[in-house]
Amino acid sequence: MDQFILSFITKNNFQQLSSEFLSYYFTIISKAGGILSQETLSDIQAALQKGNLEDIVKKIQGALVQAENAPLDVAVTGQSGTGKSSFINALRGLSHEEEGTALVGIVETTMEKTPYQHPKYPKVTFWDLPGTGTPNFCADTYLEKMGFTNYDFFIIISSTRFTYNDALLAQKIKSMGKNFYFVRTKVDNDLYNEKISKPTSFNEKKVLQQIRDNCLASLQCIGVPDPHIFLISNFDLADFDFQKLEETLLKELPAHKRHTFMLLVPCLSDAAIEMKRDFLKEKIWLDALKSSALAFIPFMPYISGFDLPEQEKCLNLYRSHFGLGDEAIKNVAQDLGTSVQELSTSMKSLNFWLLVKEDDTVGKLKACLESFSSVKGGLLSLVLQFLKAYHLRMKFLDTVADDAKVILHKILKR
Ligand SMILES: Nc1nc2c(ncn2[C@@H]2O[C@H](COP(=O)(O)OP(=O)(O)O)[C@@H](O)[C@H]2O)c(=O)[nH]1
Ligand SMILES: [Mg+2]
Repeated sequence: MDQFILSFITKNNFQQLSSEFLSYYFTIISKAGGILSQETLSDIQAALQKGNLEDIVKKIQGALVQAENAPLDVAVTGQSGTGKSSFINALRGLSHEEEGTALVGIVETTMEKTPYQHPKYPKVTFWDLPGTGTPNFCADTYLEKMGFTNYDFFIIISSTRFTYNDALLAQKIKSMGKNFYFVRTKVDNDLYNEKISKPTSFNEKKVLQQIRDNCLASLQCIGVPDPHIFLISNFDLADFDFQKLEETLLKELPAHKRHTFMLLVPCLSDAAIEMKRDFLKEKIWLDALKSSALAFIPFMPYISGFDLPEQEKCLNLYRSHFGLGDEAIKNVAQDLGTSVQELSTSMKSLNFWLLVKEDDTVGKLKACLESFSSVKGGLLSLVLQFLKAYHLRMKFLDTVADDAKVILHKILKR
């Protein structure tokens, strides 16, 4: 059981909890950052110091609601043919042939922006913006016309070298207080071509470094001193800089938007799976801290206790977040040339009842809590209820994340 929560329930020593809160929080969150802003953290710490339980509940609840409802609007710009549509589809988890994809290989004829909603997370929209390559391009009017204030950040794509207009646009985006990232696509092509043309001296690392240096040099000489450049292949997001791009975006987003972005991150590596696990753990922990505070407010109110259908919903939600929903598993089984039944023998998250049944934590928790005289009677049963829910959610999350790794490795092995 989590030490901080246990200490909250059994000791109620708010001075001490307040002094330990920040350092504890930073041990449980993802290395890409947490979902609480600096301001919320200070507020919770101050509320702990005063022992103001209502305030603790209010601040955590507010932050959780904000994180869950934060919209994310990503602007993607670049010349026609550079791989914008492919990039957007990849981030939406869609193959080029699926319904609702951004059409690939179509030459743009309009100067309009086109929105593409994420199929699983409707609060996320990718905006395909027209390229900057027209002769009368003007960074000021372009951004005005595209409604720059609506976007959380900009991705500027090129499949060769970045242009003067790309640099102009980047400067303008920066002056408007937004972040931009340069993405160089089709590096798989570059590698292939180099390998064919120089079969004996070919060195992948060197080729990638050359591409990076070229992009850097071209941007630096047109006035972007220290650009973030990410080399990717839209056909293979597990390789090259895609993961670095995700981590950078997560770190640089405002805290309350990180949760939304984390949901989109595809489970293409162990590191991505761990990152997701850490973010979702933080949420479970914050919920438990909120419930701990609620339990001690006299005549309080409502704590979401232990409710089996709710727990099952939660397990299914985690499966969906990690790409292990029923439909997704069917597709994986098909890709691997096996059956769902066969695949499920190597997974533990598909059997809700077994996960619930195998658990004797509540007995242990009860014995532990009974040894503290401060927790008894109605309070004890209340606390036990939410601790049971907390424990089970952590277990679901760990089981699903472990299964996601098992499946990922099966796919990689193939
Ligand atoms: N090899 C390779 N081809 C790509 C990549 N990204 C896109 N393409 C191809 O490049 C062409 C143009 O892609 P598209 O996404 O339509 O570019 P857009 O015009 O910028 O939207 C298509 O044939 C894609 O299949 C990539 O990373 N690597
Ligand atoms: Mg396109």
